[in-house]
Amino acid sequence: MAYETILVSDVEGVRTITLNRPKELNAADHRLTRELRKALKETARDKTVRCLVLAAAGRAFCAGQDLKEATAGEEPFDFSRRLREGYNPVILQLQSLAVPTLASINGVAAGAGWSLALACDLRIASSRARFVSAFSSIGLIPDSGMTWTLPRLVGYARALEITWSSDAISAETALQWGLIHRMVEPDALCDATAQWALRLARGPTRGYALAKRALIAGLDADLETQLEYEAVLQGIAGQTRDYEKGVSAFIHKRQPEFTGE
Ligand code: T3D
Repeated sequence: MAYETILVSDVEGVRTITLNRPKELNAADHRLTRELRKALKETARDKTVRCLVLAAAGRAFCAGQDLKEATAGEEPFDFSRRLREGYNPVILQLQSLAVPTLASINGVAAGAGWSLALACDLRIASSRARFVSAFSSIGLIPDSGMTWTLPRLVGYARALEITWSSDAISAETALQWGLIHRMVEPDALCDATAQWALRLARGPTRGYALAKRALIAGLDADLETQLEYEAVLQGIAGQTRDYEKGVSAFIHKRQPEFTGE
């Protein structure tokens, strides 16, 4: 399927979706969120995909909502509708994908562009990347899931400060604060992303998905409920082919070859 604002490619079970409006710093217009929805739907259905990378072309990751589009029409921009029909489905699709998702952040991530990166499971960034909440600079509140992800990653106090100040956060600081998992030199980003994604794609991806479900549930559950949920999910994990392969590889002292089944 041909897209105008994103690129989609597959290598050894790793699907890469690249935001591709570099002149606009990959700002998200209606077409981009529509195409992302479609590409993510196809990704969810494709059993050959074992890891998704969200990357971006040019010097930026994503500058958030395309503000030129938002201010171009005669009618007032319908923010709630844009979120409900554009961004929110994309964020939910990213969060619920059954394979690991990795944001590869090449440059600035602002507003809903940062929210997109935060909706991925893991984040690797170039040392040149920076993170700008941006919403408060134009009188908006964080959206596209940022009020959910940010306090979970950095705590309420820091999330509030980030949100109100809109100051750019460097990649170094983002690493220290746990907003990204890894930072590499700009020239190393492509290779480091590919290596990490490949490693994830070769992992027990069914088990990864179950583990993620358990961790997310654990954020809001009491211990007793969580223990029971772990028992339920472990019951499922213990019946996967990957468990069989993992145990057999351990006993025979060789590397397991997981298939995500
Ligand atoms: O319903 C809803 O709520 C809608 C959803 C809203 C969610 C949001 O994302 S709201 C937040 C929207 N984003 C922003 O406010 C960020 C605006 N951009 C910036 O603050 C800065 O551009 C950056 C910090 C991202 C990067 O700064 P810098 O100095 O590296 O680049 P620049 O010179 O500002 O921008 C370069 C070009 O990209 C420039 O175009 P030009 O002059 O070369 O033709 C600039 O206008 C364009 N650009 C940057 N961001 C956007 C954009 N064009 C459209 N929309 C943008 N968001």
